[in-house]
Amino acid sequence: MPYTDLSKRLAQKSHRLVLTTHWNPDGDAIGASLGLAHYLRGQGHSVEVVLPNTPSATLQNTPGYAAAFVHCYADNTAKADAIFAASEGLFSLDYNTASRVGESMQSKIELFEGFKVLIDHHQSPDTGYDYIVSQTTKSSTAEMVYDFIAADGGALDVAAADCLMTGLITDTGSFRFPSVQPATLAAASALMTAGAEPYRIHERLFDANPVSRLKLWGRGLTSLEILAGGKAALVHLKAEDLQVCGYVPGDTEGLVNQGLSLEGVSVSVFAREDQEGQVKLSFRSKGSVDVNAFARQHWQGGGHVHAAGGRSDLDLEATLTALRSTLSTWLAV
Ligand SMILES: [Mn+2]
Repeated sequence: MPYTDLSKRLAQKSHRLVLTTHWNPDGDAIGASLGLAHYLRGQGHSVEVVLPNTPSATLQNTPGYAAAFVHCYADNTAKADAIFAASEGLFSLDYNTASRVGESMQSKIELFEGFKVLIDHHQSPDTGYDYIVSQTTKSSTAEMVYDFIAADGGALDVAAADCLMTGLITDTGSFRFPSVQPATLAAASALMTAGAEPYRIHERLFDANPVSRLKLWGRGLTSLEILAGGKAALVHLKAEDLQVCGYVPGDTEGLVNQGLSLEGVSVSVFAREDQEGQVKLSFRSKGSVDVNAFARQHWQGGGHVHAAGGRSDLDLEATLTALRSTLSTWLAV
């Protein structure tokens, strides 16, 4: 039982705890963090959540986001620093290495003096934790937090159940990715029994788009290129596209998945140029195609077998040229 020692430690007394997650927190990062916060608060602990930066407007509607115990490091660094200094235990949720929280917050994780807990489903977790649960076959960190709560045995309230269901839905593509196991659906069933309403959560997440999102998807899809004899799809957006369409954070989330809907395509890539000219890359794949390895080898990134990220030091045009060539070479055979 991976969580037994942690449960024993937490049960000793009421602790002051700080929960953290990765830069640009996605639905799983927010769902797992807030879900665990609701639970641990219910267990009598004093819990603060410190996010490196603000999530999408949609995720700001997750239950508890507006509460006084949720902080954004970028917005109120002094307050967050005081929380780190005062906390007895730190949780790293949905990230494998301290650099994933961003440069400004990274040392707070590395130099934290109390006990440290990592719960995550990405490969190659950092060492230096007192409690590590790293399960790369899990659908989501939210599922792992559910496992912890189920093993810990305390009450799962509606807010916690809603948050964890949010993480499950977002990290599994609404329960359609290969990472979905019987245990994932058993967790979803238990969360629903505890009061989470999947259809409401789905509406909150996916039927609340700003106009800028649809416009950017239109531009992105118009850029579609089919490469490697039909096995790869590549879409891109320029900084100018983001500006003209009125980009807000979260607008391009999920765009990369569209390429995988094409018959015969097993790798989809999305390249996005930001206002400073930096190029960020997202990779998705199906079957035996490992985009984690591809991102690590060529694009200063990594992630999972079927979902990874990276970046390029080249400008957008040169990045696209390099992508066309590396994708074709990689997928030849
Ligand atoms: Mn995740």
